[in-house]
Amino acid sequence: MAHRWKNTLTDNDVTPERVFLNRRQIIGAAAAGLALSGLGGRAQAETLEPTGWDDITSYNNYYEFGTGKGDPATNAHKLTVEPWNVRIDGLVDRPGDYAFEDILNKMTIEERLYRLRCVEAWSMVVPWNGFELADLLAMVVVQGGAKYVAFETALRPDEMPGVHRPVIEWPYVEGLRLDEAMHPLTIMATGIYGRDIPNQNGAPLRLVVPWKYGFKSIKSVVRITLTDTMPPTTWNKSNAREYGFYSNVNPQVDHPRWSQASERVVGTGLFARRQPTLMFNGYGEDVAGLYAGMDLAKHF
Ligand SMILES: Nc1nc2c(c(=O)[nH]1)N[C@H]1C(S)=C(S)[C@@H](COP(=O)(O)O)O[C@H]1N2
Ligand SMILES: [Mo]
Repeated sequence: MAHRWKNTLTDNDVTPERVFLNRRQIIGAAAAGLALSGLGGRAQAETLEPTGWDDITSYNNYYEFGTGKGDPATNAHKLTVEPWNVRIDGLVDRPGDYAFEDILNKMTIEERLYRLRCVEAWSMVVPWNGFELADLLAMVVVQGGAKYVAFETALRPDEMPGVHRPVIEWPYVEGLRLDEAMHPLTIMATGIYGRDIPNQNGAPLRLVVPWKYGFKSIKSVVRITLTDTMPPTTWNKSNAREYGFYSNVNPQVDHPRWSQASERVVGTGLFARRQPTLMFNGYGEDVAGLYAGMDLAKHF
């Protein structure tokens, strides 16, 4: 079996699950005497309540299944996620085509719960399950000359109705600097709320980089390449003036067409609540050091 997360829950179980997750976080933090510090703790402390399952899985961007927010939920069931292989190549000692189940089972990577904020013009708090990208990179042994990690999504015209239109250049690609990729907050997600990640959210595994805008979090990854040159990224290729390589959440740098100072909180109803957008999405204490000395208005 490729998948680990239990699929025995129904949608009705999600609310109790939310209560459980909150309790566990609060109790865990108190027991450790950490006052909600630790991995992602500072950002979580302000927004403990995770977004509901229905919102997380019905309001998506996954252009391979259409450009409407509801299109992925309607169309993504067509994606075959089993079997699934990930090619890992470039500057690594152990390149190869790795079966998803081998990555999960044989490589001694421990899957965990990561409650992380995700931001675009809107924001959600998603209880992801998965593992740190750094664990996967350790498994393939990154070579000294590697400086960047490139990612690629599956391209399946038979299963993806959206790729017949050239709205972006296919396949969808993304990239991180190696130190960003190695950061413990950078995860490969395989589940949400303890269930296998739904196709519309990027099954069977997708990147999550919680201090960057959502579009950096590439879905349904089939290839990871270690390289010494900055890799192309889909949104930068499609509009370099509006989307840079870094794409950190930065309320001080406006998108050319709109302010990025606040975000709409998904799941707060018709008259949705807005909240100020935090630098690095609230993870500044964890990640600001990665960008010390850089002009973030230039490297946006
Ligand atoms: N392959 C692929 N990955 C993708 C996208 C996409 O269209 N194709 N959209 C991105 C964008 S624009 C966002 S905002 C997030 C949305 O993730 P979510 O649907 O899980 O909230 O996925 C990102 N990853
Ligand atoms: Mo997006």
